[in-house]
Amino acid sequence: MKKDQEKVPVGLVMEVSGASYIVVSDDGTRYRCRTFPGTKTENGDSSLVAVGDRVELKMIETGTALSEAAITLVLPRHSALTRKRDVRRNRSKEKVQVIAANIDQLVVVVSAIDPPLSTRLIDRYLVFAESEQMETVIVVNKMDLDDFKETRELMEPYHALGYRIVYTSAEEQRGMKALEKVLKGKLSAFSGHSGVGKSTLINQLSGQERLRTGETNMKTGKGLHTTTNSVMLVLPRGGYIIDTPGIREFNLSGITRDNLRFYFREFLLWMPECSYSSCSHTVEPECGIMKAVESGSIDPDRYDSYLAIYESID
Ligand SMILES: Nc1nc2c(ncn2[C@@H]2O[C@H](COP(=O)(O)OP(=O)(O)O)[C@@H](O)[C@H]2O)c(=O)[nH]1
Ligand SMILES: [Mg+2]
Ligand SMILES: [Zn+2]
Repeated sequence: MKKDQEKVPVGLVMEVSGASYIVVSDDGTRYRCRTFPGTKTENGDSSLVAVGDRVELKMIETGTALSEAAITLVLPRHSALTRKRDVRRNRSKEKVQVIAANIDQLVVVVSAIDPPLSTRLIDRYLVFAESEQMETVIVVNKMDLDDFKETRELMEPYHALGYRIVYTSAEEQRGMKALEKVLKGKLSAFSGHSGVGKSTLINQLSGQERLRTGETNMKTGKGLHTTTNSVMLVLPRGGYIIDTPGIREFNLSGITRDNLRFYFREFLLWMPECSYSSCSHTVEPECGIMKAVESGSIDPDRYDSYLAIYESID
């Protein structure tokens, strides 16, 4: 007979800061946690604990202002957003560095203007998300600075492809209800170019000044907030969000010249028309994709993105 009939508390990792974790157990208790050499994981040799992980706990001290616990087991992840390997910071032995675990959807934030809307960047995100089989939402922010028509024209191909798109103005609090709706009940990772309004949107959504806004390092163009410390925010109307670094920090090693064509969803229909089964759709004669571009069935900008990404992969 099992001696210990007590239920093991399970919780969600809300914050990572160095080797210390904030975990909220399913009964709502907040714990400051650490791992120990006996901590087990069901996720191989990727980061032991990341924001979004579900973990089993063993109490160390309770009843104080912030209860303390040890993480005994990290449960299997259904998805992971992983970081490009940083050779300069290769202190740990982990093979894959996890930015966030158990992400349900990637929320790509762009702005209508300032910085200008870049469909090339959107395409890079969509390729990444398709390669990871991750759901996506495209948020077009700063709509208060735009007359809508031009932006809508730029976004039309994405509507046609069935991507979910939400138009917002964090400044004027427009489109926020629609955004809340797509975030509800899910764990969403926000990503996008710096300055598009991610922090402002997240602050609006969480109803708190949780993230500092507008702080961009002029030299590097990168935000000043540190990316090593990850925080998950709970939305009052349901759902969780994580602010992530831009796509430059993501691990894109799953995308190759060989499989890139599968991540442009409109290509799939035309690929059977190519005369070579391994057609790269770049130089080959009798290419179904190039014909579809010429006839207007595939958006030429999307095809240009394909070529640009193809060229950028070695
Ligand atoms: N006009 C306008 N400005 C915005 C909007 N959202 C954010 N901003 C401004 O854009 C700048 C960058 O915003 P921030 O949230 O820091 O962007 P982040 O780098 O993506 O986190 C700040 O000065 C914000 O006040 C918006 O919807 N409309
Ligand atoms: Mg920010
Ligand atoms: Zn082809």
